Amino acid sequence: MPDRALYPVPPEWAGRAHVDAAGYERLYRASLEDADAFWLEQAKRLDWVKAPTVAGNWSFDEADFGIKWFEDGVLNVSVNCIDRHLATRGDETAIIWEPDSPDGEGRRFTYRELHGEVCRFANVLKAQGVAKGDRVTIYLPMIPEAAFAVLACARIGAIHSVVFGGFSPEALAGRIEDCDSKIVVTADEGCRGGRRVPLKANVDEAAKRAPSLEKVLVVRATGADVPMTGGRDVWFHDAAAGVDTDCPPEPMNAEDPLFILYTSGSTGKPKGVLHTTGGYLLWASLTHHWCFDYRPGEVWWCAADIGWVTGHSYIVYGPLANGATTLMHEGVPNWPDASRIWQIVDKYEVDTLYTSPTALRSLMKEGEAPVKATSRKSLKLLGSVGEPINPEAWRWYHDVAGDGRCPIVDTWWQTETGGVLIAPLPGATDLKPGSATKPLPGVAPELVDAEGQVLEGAADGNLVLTRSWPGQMRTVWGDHDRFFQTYFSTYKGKYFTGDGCRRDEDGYYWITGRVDDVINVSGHRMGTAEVESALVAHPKVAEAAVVGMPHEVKGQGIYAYVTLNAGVEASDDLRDELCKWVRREIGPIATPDALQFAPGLPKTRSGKIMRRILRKIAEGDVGSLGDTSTLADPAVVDDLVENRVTR
Ligand code: 6R9
Repeated sequence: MPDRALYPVPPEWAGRAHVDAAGYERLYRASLEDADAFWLEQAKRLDWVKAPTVAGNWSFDEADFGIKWFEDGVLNVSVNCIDRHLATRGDETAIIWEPDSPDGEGRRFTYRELHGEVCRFANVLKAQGVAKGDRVTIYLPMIPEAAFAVLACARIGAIHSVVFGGFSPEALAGRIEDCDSKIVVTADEGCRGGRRVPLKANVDEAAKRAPSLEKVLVVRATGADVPMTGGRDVWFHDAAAGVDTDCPPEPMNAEDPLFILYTSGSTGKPKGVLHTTGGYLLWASLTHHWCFDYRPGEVWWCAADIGWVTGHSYIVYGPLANGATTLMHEGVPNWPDASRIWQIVDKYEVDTLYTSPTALRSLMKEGEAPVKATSRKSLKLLGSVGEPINPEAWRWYHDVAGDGRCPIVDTWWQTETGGVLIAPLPGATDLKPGSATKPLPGVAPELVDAEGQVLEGAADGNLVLTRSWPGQMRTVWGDHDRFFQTYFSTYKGKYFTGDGCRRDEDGYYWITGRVDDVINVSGHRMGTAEVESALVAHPKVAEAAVVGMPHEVKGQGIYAYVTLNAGVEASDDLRDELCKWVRREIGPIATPDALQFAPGLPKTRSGKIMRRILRKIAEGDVGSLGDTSTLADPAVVDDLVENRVTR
């Protein structure tokens, strides 16, 4: 039953926000009616070395496929995020860093200090041989150096590829090799929820499988004793000792690459999503301004990891382009206890918090007391991202965390989209719990059925976008054809998001989740194919099929069906061993939540695994398996149902 409750825009928001309801309608209409003029006007919020004279130049059709924005513009991203603020707010805080442990000492950097740190980092990269266009892999914990490193790359025109610190050496090696990166920036160790993450040791492991790697730049974070390989490994502090703290910014074309970020898809290995300079930065900055109504002097906290796109766009690029004070937290929201996130809010008087439904559900479990033990009176706005937010979590966020005072901005977007596409604007949009509400200016969503028929009015279908927007990804690194095939071939002339969606009678969008073989575990994307190939790489496994299952905290969990090689005995020990194996191959987020040994998998006569049936069994919905008569061996289904597991 859909939640029909409506939370109208609070009067104080309607009056003071950057955009009110009439303003939204005006912007939205203008963005579609005269897109070129609209975007050239919006582009003025950035500082250009040479202002663009053209806006979008794109086609989603195969014959003339391509996406460009502001293609004759020249700018530098780090100048937009730092230098241009120096005259007006050089002594204001750019980055606040809160360490994992509440007993640890935080750090703070003004815009002027940030300028010095980024220039120094840029000069160190240059001294290590990094030049414009080179790929720099960044495998760092959530420390200020992670922000310095990406901005330093932007300053000299190098392309960064940040790899989440939770990924395994194997996954890291694949990402280094795919973009032919010669340097990795890492740290001795990271800290997360009281545990140490052996980053440098992981890089050493990865290096064995990544022949392109020549240099490892190591930031001292915990001070752990780590072995250094002569000729390859360099301590950052040693390399930084002699360098200048000024570094001239490289003038970049708007369409020069800014970064690659690997993300899971429904097939094959992770794709290197490529974002470029001008359009991406404009989108990150503009969406941060519109959706979160940022005001100078406010403290902004995006509690994501810089290893995900949310961290790129809303810890670093969007907020800094807008001259914000951005808070970076090294740890997790619920360690040492469930009050931690709210204590940090109080400590820094955070105005806006942006987090995930998974984090909220894990906090909800602990009850209201850890929340109510804190003040939270600085909060004015709360944001959500990464997965559908269930109305129950939405209400808890609104009523308990926000004391009923703060609008909830549920933002739907993807690594591919660069920034938010569907979300309420706090001064303009009435809210419905669980709905990402309406498209931002320039965003043209459509719902289609499986055959591509456009669905009008209230409907349920697959979400596509019919127009490009400046923050859209430009290609899959090294595989432009895969870019076209993945996103533009299912529905001709349209970008297919991979998400299912319902539009209600008020034109509100309700994202229902992925309709492809991507599982959203705690807001992190996992391709079923990736987990399957990790499983079959184990010597005892013959075949594997992986599907999503409902999980009360993570949103979705991973359910794996495994067929063993002949003669291998199934056992609880082997189940544990296989779960650990996947964890080691990909990383902890890929660990199966349930693993069932199956004598066979349900296949069609042409050998295609019937995932629909496997999903139903994993969900426990065994009463409605549908037609199984087309299966090569219908009997396997009975065994699967009988031996369904819960872990
Ligand atoms: C930003 C980010 C993208 C996928 C996306 C969708 C899901 C993200 C959502 C949401 C419902 C929201 N998703 N935000 N679903 N409501 N507010 O998460 O990027 O890691 O690439 O994941 O996440 O399924 O397609 P990414």
